Amino acid sequence: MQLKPGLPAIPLRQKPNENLADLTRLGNDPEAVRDSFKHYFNHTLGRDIACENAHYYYSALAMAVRDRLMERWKSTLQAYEQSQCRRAYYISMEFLMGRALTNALLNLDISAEVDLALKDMGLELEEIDDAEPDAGLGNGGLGRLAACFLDSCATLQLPVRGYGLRYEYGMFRQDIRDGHQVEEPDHWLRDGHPWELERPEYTQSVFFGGHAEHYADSQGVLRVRWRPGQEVLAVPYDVPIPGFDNGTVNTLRLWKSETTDLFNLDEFNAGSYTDAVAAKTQAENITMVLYPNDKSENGKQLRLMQQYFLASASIQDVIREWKRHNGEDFSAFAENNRFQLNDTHPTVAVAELMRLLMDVHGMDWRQAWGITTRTLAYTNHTLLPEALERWPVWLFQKLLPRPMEIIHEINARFLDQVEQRWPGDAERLGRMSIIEEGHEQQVRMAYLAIVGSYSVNGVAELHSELLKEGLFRDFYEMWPDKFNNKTNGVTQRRWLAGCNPGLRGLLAETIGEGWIRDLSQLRGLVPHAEKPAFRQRWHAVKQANKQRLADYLEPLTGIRLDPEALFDVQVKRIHEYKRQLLNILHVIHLYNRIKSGDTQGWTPRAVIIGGKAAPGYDMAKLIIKLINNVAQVVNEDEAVGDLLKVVFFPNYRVSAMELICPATDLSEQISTAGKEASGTGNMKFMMNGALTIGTLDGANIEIREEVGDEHFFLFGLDEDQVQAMRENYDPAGIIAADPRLAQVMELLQGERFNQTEPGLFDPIIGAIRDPGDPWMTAADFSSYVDAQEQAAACYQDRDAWLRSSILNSACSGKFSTDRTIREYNEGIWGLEPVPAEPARPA
Ligand code: 26Q
Repeated sequence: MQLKPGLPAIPLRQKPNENLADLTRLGNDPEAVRDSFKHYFNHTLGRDIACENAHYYYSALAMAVRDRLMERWKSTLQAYEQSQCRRAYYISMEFLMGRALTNALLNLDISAEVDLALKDMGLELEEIDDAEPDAGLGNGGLGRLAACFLDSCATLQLPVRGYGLRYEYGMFRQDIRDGHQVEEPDHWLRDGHPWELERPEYTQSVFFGGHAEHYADSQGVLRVRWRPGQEVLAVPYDVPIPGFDNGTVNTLRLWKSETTDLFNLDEFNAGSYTDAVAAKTQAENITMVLYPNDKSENGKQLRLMQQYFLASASIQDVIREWKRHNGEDFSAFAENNRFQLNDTHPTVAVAELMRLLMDVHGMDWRQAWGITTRTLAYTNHTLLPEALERWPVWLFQKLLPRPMEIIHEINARFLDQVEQRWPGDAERLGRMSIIEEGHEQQVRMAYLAIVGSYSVNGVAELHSELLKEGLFRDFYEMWPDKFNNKTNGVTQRRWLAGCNPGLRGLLAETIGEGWIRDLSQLRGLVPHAEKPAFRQRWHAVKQANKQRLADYLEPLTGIRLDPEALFDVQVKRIHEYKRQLLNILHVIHLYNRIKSGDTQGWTPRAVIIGGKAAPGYDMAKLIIKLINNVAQVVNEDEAVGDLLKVVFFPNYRVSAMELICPATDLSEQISTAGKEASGTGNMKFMMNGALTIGTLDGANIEIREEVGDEHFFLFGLDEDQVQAMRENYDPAGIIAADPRLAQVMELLQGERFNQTEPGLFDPIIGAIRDPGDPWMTAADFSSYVDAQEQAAACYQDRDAWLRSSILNSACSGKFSTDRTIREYNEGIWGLEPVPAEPARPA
């Protein structure tokens, strides 16, 4: 056994026998669960019935449930070990897992037993479950998608492992003070994390700094070794990922950075002692905090260190396991391994895999490149050119001299290919080069990912088409077969069965529970949409969910929502392209109508908006302030009463969505066409019976296709029209020609919502009136208001609305990540399912 410096490890000299193997399973009946719970609560945690802190009840239950996962986890690992099948690795800087306890109960299918066991001790699951902090290891859609993917991989029994970072601080907690976002640190590990298993025996070393040294080996072959300035340890923490009721428990492996004392100050940063010590501290802190931006912010050294740390530790880990069975024989490595890169964030993996294969395992360029380009696949999640990641060459060079050298070589060889295909086309060479020239050279990470991968996919049909026509056009011309689409999804286990027990019950009685594994079975609801009695029950479930949300929000915000009102919801990261601004302009329009007495046939409405802004994104933060100020004016105006309420949902997160989406009537998906890659919140709402008001953007298009135009409130310019209008966009003209918008702008400009802070919202007013406004908010205002009027009218026709609501849910089958993952597997990975060995029952 090789021992790593700094880690406790005492070699065992005895050999335990089979009597130690524990493949018998613990019981899942209420009595067995109760006994486990009591054991942890009384013996391990040492608490008694006087304990008033929900945390201990949560901890005891988590440990009892974890024991049951552990058995299945071991069997799954054994089954994979025995089958020596091809495996895939989902490499992602973010896994937005949310809570694990209720998810484990759901997937072990023991919620009912646990309920009984707790009731027997006078306890309720709901409050205990609420004591679990969200694992907020992600920003938004991309991170949550990774979490849903893991759930589906485990449910489909695919040998897929997630690789990510174990951030000490996840996504910040959002406080709202005086209408402003205030960020608070989220120390989610403070009270312990019962779901992780530290695996110090698989610790890897990751290097930074120093320089690359070229030498001739004993055979006279030219080789390179990296003389690094610094070593950082990567210690894995494994998190169990249970499949749905199938005995499979897959693994999410999260790396924590730790230091060795074996670092070399003078190598790393010759010249400055203080810089060198600062660099050491940075290295120790690599996994301290998640970057809370959801678009690439250029140049942050620590972020690049995080990316390399993830890529290097993960690939080394896979190679370590490979060597256990195959030694230095890599002939079948490409056949047996697939790495899926979640956006460009882990893309330095291209250079790192090359480096490990050449410098450490002695391959030549051709062999190493063959393996690299047969094992890596890249998923893109954005259409905004400004969000494409770029890293300054000087920074790359300083931190990662050897990988940088490899990137230069990849680029040189790639540009030779371009030159062969398009001789003499210097412009094209410049456009396609992985290294962008300019006053400061930059590495274009997306281009590195495309060149190094055998598959490049977008996340919705429109997005994948636009990538081929726009951002990646040159590459599509070169390699049309690399490009493909994999429309996103969400897991119906968490996003329907788990978060909407009322609906789950109704569905169980109506069409059974087959949809939990096969969401297309929701189609069985279609005939029931015609039955008044069923519609009534559907309505009752929705109303109860709305009441639950209202009850949660009242103490939190001081606003009381009437469940009879139309619950109109937009929750997602705050971004100009997502146009929360358009939503609030509509709210101001409604307010103006009420104030001017135009309330004939009014539909009472509760507008709920939630989401976090990147801490450095001033415009997004100002939009939050505007929403809160409008909310205050509207909610305090006696003339408005119950006709309109506006709530900003503070600290929006995964567990909040579990409360929100079952209670939503109208789902706001109102991005400027061609800007939202897919969206996934839109799918959660649809599954739970919301109708969508939306543009022809991202997955909205596919949602509308599935449910039918008449059950979707469409508005706005499409992508072509947006492009066409840009030429001579004239917001001032649009405002002047539309009295509804003119009045809204008057209220804004008249400082009705910032009476004590003159000029506060001028940047927003300026943005709307700017002919260069990339989001073209004014252009879509009028058709948005029209669509909102249709929605309001439809809501009053309860039967029509309920029918549409049922059909939305019934037609949401496509948007399961089970379908998405099957497509990844059929089109990109080619894995065989491996059923877990059933363990011997007790
Ligand atoms: C990169 C470099 C430096 C700092 C931060 C980042 C960074 C971090 C997170 C860049 C992007 C993200 C997240 C992007 C994201 O969530 N995109 C969303 O992905 C969803 C899943 O595919 C889509 O549904 C959404 O449309 C897309 O916006």
